[in-house]
Formats: sequence, C-alpha cells, structure tokens
Amino acid sequence: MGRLVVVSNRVADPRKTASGGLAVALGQALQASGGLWFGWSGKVVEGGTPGEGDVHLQTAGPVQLATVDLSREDHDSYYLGYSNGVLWPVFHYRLDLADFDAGFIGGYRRVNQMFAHKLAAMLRPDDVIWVHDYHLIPLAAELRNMGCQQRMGFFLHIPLPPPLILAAVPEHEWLMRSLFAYDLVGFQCEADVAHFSRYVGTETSADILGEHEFRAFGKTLQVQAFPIGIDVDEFAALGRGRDAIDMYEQMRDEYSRRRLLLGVERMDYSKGLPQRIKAFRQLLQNYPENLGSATLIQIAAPSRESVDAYAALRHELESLCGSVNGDFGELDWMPVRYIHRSVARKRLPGLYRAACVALVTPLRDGMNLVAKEFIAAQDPEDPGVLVLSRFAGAAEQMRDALLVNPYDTTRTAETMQRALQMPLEERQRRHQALLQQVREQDVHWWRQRFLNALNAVSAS
Ligand code: GDG
Repeated sequence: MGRLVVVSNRVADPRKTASGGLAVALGQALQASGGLWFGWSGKVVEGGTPGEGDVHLQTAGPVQLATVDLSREDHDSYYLGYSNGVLWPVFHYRLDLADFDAGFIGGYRRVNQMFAHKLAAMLRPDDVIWVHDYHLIPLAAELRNMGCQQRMGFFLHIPLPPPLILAAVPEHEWLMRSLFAYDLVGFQCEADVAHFSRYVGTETSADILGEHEFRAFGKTLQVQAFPIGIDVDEFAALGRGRDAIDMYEQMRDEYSRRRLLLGVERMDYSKGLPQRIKAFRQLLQNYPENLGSATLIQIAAPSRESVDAYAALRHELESLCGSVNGDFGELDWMPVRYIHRSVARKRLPGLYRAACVALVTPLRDGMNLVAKEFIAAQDPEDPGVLVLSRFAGAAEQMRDALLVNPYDTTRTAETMQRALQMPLEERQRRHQALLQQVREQDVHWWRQRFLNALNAVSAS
C-alpha cells in the first residue's frame, strides 16, 4: 500500500492524544503507513486574497502535516457560509435554517480548488487519499481535473438526507456528481446508504450495479456504511487518570443525595437540547418523586457562535433551563445545571461515570460518539443507563440502549423515568451488550474497514 494522505477541514497533531479519538485513529493510520495530513490551519488572514493561502509544513514523526491559511472572505463563505450555513443544516434535515441565497457556493468551490491545487503538488502516484466530511465533497473532482489518478475515498461524518431534502440545495446535482470522482464513498449508517441509493435512482441516470456499486458520469463508485467508533482503550486509560478520578469523586460527593442525568455536546441545533430540557421538565412534573433529587447536568460546549442559528439556540436554551429552575428549584436543589463551556477531555470519563443516566437525544446525528464514550466510561458492576435518540446513527448499532423519539416529550420523560428506575441486573445486562458492541466496532475497526475497502477497489 502506498502512502496514506488524509484530508480534512482541520488537522491535528497525531502525537497529542488530547486531540480526541478520531485524531488518534487517523494519526495511527498515518503513522503506520507514513503519510500526509492536509487541511486548513485554523488561521484566518484578515485582508488576505481569496483563493490564496500560505502552506505550513510540519513533521510529526513519520507524518507530515500540511496546513493552509484562509483569507477572511474564504473562511466566511467556505466554512461559516456554505459548509455550516447550508450543508450542515440541510444534511440534518433543517431546511428552515439553511441560507441558500447568500452566494456562499463561490467560496466553497474556490477553497476546494485551492486545496486541490496545493495538495496536488505534494502527491505521489501511489498515494491513497482519504477525504473527510462535508467541507470537502468536491475535492476529488478538483484533483481529477488536475490529472490526479490516485485512489480516492470519502467519508461523510454527518447524515445524508433523503433525496427530496437534498434536492432543496440549489447545487445538489453538482455535489452528488462530485462524489462520483471518488472510488469509495463511506457513510455512517445504512439509512444514509439507502438515501444515496434512492437519490441516484431518482435524480440521476445512474446504473445501480449492486447494493454497493453505482455507475454514472462514466465512473463506477462503491458506497458502503462504515459506522465510526471510539478508541475504547484510550478512553478507558483516560478514565484511570487522576483528572477523571478527581472529577468522579467530586461529583459523587457533591451529588450523593441526588440522581444525576447528564448531557454532553457541542451547542448545536441538531442535538435536540431544547426538546431534552422540555422532557426533563415533564419528568419532574409527571413523576414528583424526582423532585429534590433528579439533577440534569447539561454541558453545551460553545460551537460556531458566529452562525446566527447558534445564537438563537443559546437564548432558547438559557430561557428553558431558567424556567425549570425557577419553577421547580429549591434553596438546596437546582434541577438543571447548564454549563455553556467545554469540559477538559481528561475529566470527561469521570463525569460520565458519575451519571445514572446519559441523555443522548439528537434530532439527527451522523453517529454520536458521546453515546459510545458514556458506555466505555461506566463501572460494569454499577453502570448508568443510556437513553439514545433513534435518529442518531448510533441507534442502528446500540440496540440495547433505551431508544427514544426526542420529539415525543411525554414518552422521552417516561423513558428517563424508566432509566432512573432500572434494576441493577437489567442495567448490567444492557451495559455488557453495549460495551461489547462499542469495543468490537471501535475506531480502529472503522478505519481498517474503510482502508481495506478503498484498497480493494481498482484505482481510476
Ligand atoms: C460529528 C458528527 C459523528 C463534547 N463536548 C465536549 C467534548 N465533546 C466531545 C465528545 C465527543 C465529541 O466532542 C463529539 O462527538 P459527536 O460524535 O457526539 O458529535 P459531533 O461533534 O457533532 O461530530 C457526529 C462525529 O462527527 C464523528 O464522525 O459521530 O454525528 O456530527 O468526542 O466527547 N469534549 C470536551 N469537552 C466538552 O465539553 N473535551
């Protein structure tokens, strides 16, 4: 196998485990084969020229990191505008939040062209290129335009919506056609693959050659589900660290008379936060034995704050949490602890372990790694219960969680109550099955399956 080239919007130093599971997994793949990791540097150059940016090279062991700066205009149109203001909402079924009219597409194309141009100059003929996520859908098409013939794979970390939702994006045909420049396209779950198949069946003249093989625009494409996982061992090791243990003990002491429910995510409208607070309010209303006891800790780490929809969500959430606390709180008990800050990664396992119930209730999610991290962090002798949205990609794998429809407030509250009341034996049984699944289908399994499939297809 040739050198692995990973391309993603952001690049992380693979030697720093603090970067998180995905960075570690990709870093390990790169370290095994030697490789190059290419993406945006995270730096925005005020007054910089659109479509131009300096490349920075850094060596991290056998891995080369190549990052490119973005001009303010490119950042605002490619990253904030088209990626996060059009593709993210539409792919999460939120047409109401998409800004189609602002002309961001120009910046999206320009940055993909620029990345392709800079990357092409660094490529070797036998490189295997793995592109990640919605920011970079047209990258392979741009590379092919420049004559690159390497094997290229693409993995979409977010969901692919059904054809009629996707068709609302004015450039949907161009985007989907761009995917055919890859040799392999991976989605998180079977539902996404089914949406892809239906799209090409109804909106293009593609030939469906098999369950996973499509031919259109003179190109054959393999498409498969590759559910992403976590690095269970890395997370378990983090859980044995001083910071996680301190966090766990602090929580246990502080909440010794309470039952903790926990939500951890980036503040994002796909995560179902307002619906979750409303369901928690119903839990207190409908099951008054929880008054003075059930406490929801909701971590909502700041994210994409310069996109308007995120500011509106923040206000809604603050008001909902405030009203639950105002209506139900006592001098010695606040039902909701809402924290709009990030928690250090090394403390997270301790927080997960202290919770009786995790609420992972997105309205739509590609996979959702918090669900898997929660399971990995539990004490098998006395595990907490996972309440999981059926609309998270993870729900296809994690059948032993308590699955909910987050739009159904009453039933979600009922499920929270069931989770709080669940007998030890059932908790252990469910946790054991979930842990086995999270362990077997971990991030290394994901990476190897994708790269094996990519290496198995014949190059363009
Ligand atoms: C995208 C897709 C898909 C969260 N809050 C804090 C914090 N986190 C960490 C979690 C977890 C990660 O961020 C979130 O991963 P998710 O998978 O839950 O969600 P997205 O960020 O939306 O990720 C998603 C994923 O890509 C991978 O393909 O599963 O569907 O949307 O690791 O622990 N980490 C720290 N402090 C926080 O406050 N340190």
